[in-house]
Amino acid sequence: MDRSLATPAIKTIQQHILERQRVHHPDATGEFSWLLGAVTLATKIIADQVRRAGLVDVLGSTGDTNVQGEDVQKLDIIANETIARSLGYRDNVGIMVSEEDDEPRILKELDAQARYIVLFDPLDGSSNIDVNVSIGTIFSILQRREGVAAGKVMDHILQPGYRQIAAGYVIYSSSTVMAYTTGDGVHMFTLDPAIGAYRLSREGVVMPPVGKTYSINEAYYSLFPGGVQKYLEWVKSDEAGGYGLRYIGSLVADFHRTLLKGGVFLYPPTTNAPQGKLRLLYEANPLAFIAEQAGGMATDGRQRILDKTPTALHERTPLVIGSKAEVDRVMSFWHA
Ligand code: AHM
Ligand code: MG
Repeated sequence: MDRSLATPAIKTIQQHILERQRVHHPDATGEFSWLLGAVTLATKIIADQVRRAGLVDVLGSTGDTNVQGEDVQKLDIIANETIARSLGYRDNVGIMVSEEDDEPRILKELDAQARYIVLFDPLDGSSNIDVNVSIGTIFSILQRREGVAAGKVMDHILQPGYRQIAAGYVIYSSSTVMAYTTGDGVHMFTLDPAIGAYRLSREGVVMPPVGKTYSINEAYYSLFPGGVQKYLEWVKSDEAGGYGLRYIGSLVADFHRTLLKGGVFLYPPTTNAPQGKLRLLYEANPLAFIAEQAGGMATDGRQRILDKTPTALHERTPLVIGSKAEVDRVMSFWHA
């Protein structure tokens, strides 16, 4: 009797990471999986808070504005502190950078063991929190650089995105899904609420090379560069042949759809915001790493996102990300 299994194995994210480490990095110490464990723990706690929003007092604004001048929501703070408390106690994390913190949190600058730098947007899409629309967490992991003098913390942090050793996001939606890459493909896990574990749902995700969906806040049309306006005229023309528009207003959610279904997401510069709105270090870089690992592409309109050398902690960047053919097409109009 054939006793081989017809269905895929049930695997948690921890098992998956350890398994891939054994194959691709047999000499790994396991400290990286220890670090990712802190991220998964924090996002499970955040998912629980998000699910109970409305029942417990976590909705609404704190009345403060963050370093970006944006309204701070209570859940933003809960998410930020949850990640900080979870990661901050892992002995291999030296520096943490958050969208919600003005300055980096330096935990162990001089401790050689604490070689990881974790950068994150604790709760992306916060204007959607109060209205039950999908929101997410984005994270990027760098390693401390060699030969940097003591006190030069920013030299460790301001590294181009191609130096990321891992990146990922979690989307809190109809289900909670985590996607991550360490540079050998993109893997997705769905949180099983019954057992409190992320279970493997898609291995080696490939972004469709084309996709007839464009995603942009078109209300800013008159503020966009002329080339982007021309693309937006083309995409609605008969010649384009039937594109659809989807814009959720949560980057993680718009990106997640683009990753799975193809298409393009754009947040171009505007005359009011010449660098766009999105942040390079903990929004654009991690998603660009994932997009490229899935066969997609990400640019700021001039250069590959992952090649940009950051000059400031909360630096913004224009972003065009998605299926290769669709990003190329936007560029052909932008620079015509
Ligand atoms: P946030 O980090 O304060 O939530 O802001 C980032 C969000 C992204 O999730 C989203 O893509 C963008 O802002 C939407 O901006 P806009 O309202 O200008 O379209
Ligand atoms: Mg954000």
